[in-house]
Amino acid sequence: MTRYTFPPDFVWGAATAAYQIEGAWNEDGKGESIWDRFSHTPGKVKNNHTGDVACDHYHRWREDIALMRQIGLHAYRFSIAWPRILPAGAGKVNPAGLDFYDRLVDGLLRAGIQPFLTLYHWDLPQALQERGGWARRETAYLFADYAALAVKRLGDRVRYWTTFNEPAVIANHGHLNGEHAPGIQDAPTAYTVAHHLMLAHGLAVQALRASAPSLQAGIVLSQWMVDAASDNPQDRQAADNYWTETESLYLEVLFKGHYPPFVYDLLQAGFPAVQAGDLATIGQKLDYLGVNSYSRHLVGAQGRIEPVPGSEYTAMGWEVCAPALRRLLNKLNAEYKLPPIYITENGAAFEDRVEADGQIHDERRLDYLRQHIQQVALARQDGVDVRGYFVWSLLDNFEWAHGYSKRFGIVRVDYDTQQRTLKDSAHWYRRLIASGEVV
Ligand code: IFM
Repeated sequence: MTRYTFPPDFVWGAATAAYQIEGAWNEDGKGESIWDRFSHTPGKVKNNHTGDVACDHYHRWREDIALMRQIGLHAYRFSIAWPRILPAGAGKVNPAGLDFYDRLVDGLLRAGIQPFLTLYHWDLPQALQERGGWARRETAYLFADYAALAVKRLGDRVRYWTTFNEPAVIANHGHLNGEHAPGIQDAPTAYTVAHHLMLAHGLAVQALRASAPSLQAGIVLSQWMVDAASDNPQDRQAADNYWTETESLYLEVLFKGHYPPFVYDLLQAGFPAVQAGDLATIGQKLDYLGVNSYSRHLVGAQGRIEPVPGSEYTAMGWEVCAPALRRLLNKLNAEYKLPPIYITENGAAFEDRVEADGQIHDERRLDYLRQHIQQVALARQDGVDVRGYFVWSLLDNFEWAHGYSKRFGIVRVDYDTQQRTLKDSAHWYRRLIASGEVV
């Protein structure tokens, strides 16, 4: 059995997002978000589930911090809900919303847990959507104002700031296939949105640094390795194209200062989204890159995603392929000049069973985590500067269009009683964090 050891300063964390756990969707002055509107629209989310209550974290945050302590987390990655602090997205501030995050941050720090704060994990104020949402350039500037407000209040205590979680998912699921809020299906809109998200990112990094020059600013990208289904040249070409078209867009503009040519052509051809100076604004120097990675794409000719006979799949239908994480990290490291990396999400949904004794023996999740963390250790040995790992997710929660049907948590949430129970994976993670070793 090989032992993989991590240094004591390696950051072990868990992640969540506001809409997925907070609930309290219209309490204490919070404004409506696009996800409130979307989930309240019949037929958009499985079983018409909503985030109205979710894990009730808005009221149970103390209990949740106690769980984090019990697991021994060094860090907690969470997002703040823009409409909770600016109900209409701009203008009037909701002091109760700011107070909530203030208390949460203080509670984390008291527990010795480093907050990693994300400004945008998909819950745009609905009022801004009505003015054009991310398809409107103005939204990028309003986002920077929101970032400035948040950092003014929390920047003295929160060191790690992330602008966006997974811009690709915002553009593609929200505006291309319409599976996520705001449910738009239009390719030109999706590319325009992609550019405005990047612009908003650059502007927000400037706003953050203007207020707190020593904070650590970054962005979180969804990155899955792309492998060719076979060695034949057509499959290899298809896999290369797939990587360029789906995985590399944000890396290119953030770290090489330009969009891949095909995107630039699209943006300019009738959608004059890119204005002079935008690329320089986007290319702000970053202190870290967050990588969310769960699986890989196996691509065959014509860009088809191929199933992998004999492979294990999670409840999301995602292949379990841990070595792909190491290969991905090496590829990113070789192709881009990157700041230090944090794995900001990795984890798996499986169908958990509560045993007669009330325990959840989630062997498959535990094994998934073990395998992936081992690959992170190997990538570090290869020379990739990975500084931390966040499991997705701390709690079972609202899995977007799947509602509550998919459970990613290392802590089970009983949605009827809101009771939390540490699964075996959480106990295992606690031991791993305590020892700094994975076997
Ligand atoms: O639940 C999501 C999260 O909000 C963003 N990254 C992927 C997770 C699992 O689908």
